[in-house]
Amino acid sequence: MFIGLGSNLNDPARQIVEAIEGLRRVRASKVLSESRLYSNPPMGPPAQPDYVNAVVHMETSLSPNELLREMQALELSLGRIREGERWGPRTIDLDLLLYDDVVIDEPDLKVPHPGITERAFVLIPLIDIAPDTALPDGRKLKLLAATLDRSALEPLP
Ligand code: A4P
Ligand code: MG
Repeated sequence: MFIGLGSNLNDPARQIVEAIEGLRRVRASKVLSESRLYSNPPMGPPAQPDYVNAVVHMETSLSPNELLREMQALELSLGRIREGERWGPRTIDLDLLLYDDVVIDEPDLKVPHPGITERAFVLIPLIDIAPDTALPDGRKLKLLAATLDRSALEPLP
């Protein structure tokens, strides 16, 4: 199973590192590998800071819905650290990208994550750590990534 991480507020690289630490503590789960961190311009409204993105490869005995709840709890806990008692801007986004060959199309959970095939900031880090990964329909991520412009993705040291 793969989780995508993104942040563009409050020292994004630090947000990503803290989120990966949090993922290491998710119950019944284990981090297998993590990608480099990539700085890249925002997809969507351009008037916002650059993002830092990364992908983590995990194994888990949680169901996709249980896992999503753990991820959302982690988002909240990281937000609280940054924003104190107040709701603030979202500093961390955790997306469940792929879960084995499972396909889910529920209002609050879509797997594979929609948009995965068009996003260089998802595909490039994912194939860094798991180059032979395919979508449930069999399409190889490597082939999808080959058509994307990766020039805006800048690996952080
Ligand atoms: N949800 C459904 N499927 C999933 C899934 N597979 N993983 C639901 C996680 N959540 C999933 O998410 C909104 C709802 O999606 C949740 O309630 C959950 O039940 P959210 O994290 O609250 O909102 P969001 O992330 O702002 O919205 P969304 O539509 O997920 O946006 P994206 O697609 O995550 O895009 N540019 C760069 N360069 N890098 C980025 O990481 N990210 C975004 C957000 C925009 N531009 C970006 C980046
Ligand atoms: Mg999201």
